[in-house]
Amino acid sequence: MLLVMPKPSAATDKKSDKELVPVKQQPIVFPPQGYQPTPLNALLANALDLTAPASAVLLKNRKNAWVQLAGHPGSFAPASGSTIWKRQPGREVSESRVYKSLVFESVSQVMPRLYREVEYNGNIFIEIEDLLQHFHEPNIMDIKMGTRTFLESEVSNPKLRSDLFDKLMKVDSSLATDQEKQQRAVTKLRYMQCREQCSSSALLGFRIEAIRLAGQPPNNDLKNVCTRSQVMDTLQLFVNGKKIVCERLITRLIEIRTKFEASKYFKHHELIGSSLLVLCDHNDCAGVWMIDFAKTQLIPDLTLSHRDTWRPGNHEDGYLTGLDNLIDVVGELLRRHTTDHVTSSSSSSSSSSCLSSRHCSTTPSSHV
Ligand code: I3P
Repeated sequence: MLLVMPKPSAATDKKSDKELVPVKQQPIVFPPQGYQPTPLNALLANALDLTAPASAVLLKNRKNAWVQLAGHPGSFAPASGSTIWKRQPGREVSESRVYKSLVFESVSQVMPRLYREVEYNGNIFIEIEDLLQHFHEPNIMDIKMGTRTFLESEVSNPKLRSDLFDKLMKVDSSLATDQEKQQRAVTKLRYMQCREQCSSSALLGFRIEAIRLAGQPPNNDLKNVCTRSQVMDTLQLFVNGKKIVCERLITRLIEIRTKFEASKYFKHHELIGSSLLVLCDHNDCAGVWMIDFAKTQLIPDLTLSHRDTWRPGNHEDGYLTGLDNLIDVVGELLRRHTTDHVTSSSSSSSSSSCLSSRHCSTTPSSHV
């Protein structure tokens, strides 16, 4: 789920930056002194199943976000001026294990940096790089990867959940069978597969989970963005019709694919519920990172293609199918932009305003 705070005014932004960006070595106060929960805080806390882009946007409104989020069992909290804390489910450290295992592989260059694990109030957090710091009021998109979005353990999980039935009815009430309507509950497997079918996960191996255009409220009502053309329309909005941004995204996506394919680790690990975080700003800086590895797990004795069709037991997740299709879709978008209103001079000047290649893709790709 994506949660984004309203964009602060320029004045507020400046003031809060000044007041709240802590000195690097300053101890992290969590929650801040004098914090009192309010009904609004409680509401926000309940919506704290955050993705990295959302939490990073919250950092832009550091003062409000800090006061509203801290003290509750949220998934994210601002840490230093350039890092965020992400709460780990239970006391698991599986996500940091992924980061640590990949540190000597080149694919780590397309992931946020891991700084440390932190224990606070009985919860385990990982402190990771805040990717938004490299952009100026960017458009933000979270793309969930894979044709399969649930763990194989769900296949044998008979538990009926009424909360997922309610969510299913919101996605598409015509999907529920008579029996499901009677019991007003579905298994997680059933819900997750319906979500895949109603979105582009089943067809393309990725789905746009949430998008936030600079200066606008977030949109996470994308559960029915399903067809290739619907996906393309959403991507078109995201890149704001800019050819140079499409070029940079493709370059970066191809880099991610190359590094992923070269990774020994991913040959034996399935990636479930993992996302790509996509950012671009008005300087035409654009970047993509692999995020969310809480459900990345070792599959011993199998070599995964990440492209083969899933059958229970083969653990294929369709991650690379999704990446292939995403590259293809952005490529088609690029070809549509034959009359790009962004001139080459503006693109070259924006290149110079971009950050290091780790953060912003600047070299257009010649092959898609
Ligand atoms: C949720 C989404 C989450 C999933 C969650 C689903 O559906 O698929 O990824 O958590 O399962 O309810 P939606 O996007 O429609 O809100 P996991 O990735 O942890 O499985 P949950 O309800 O069991 O937390």
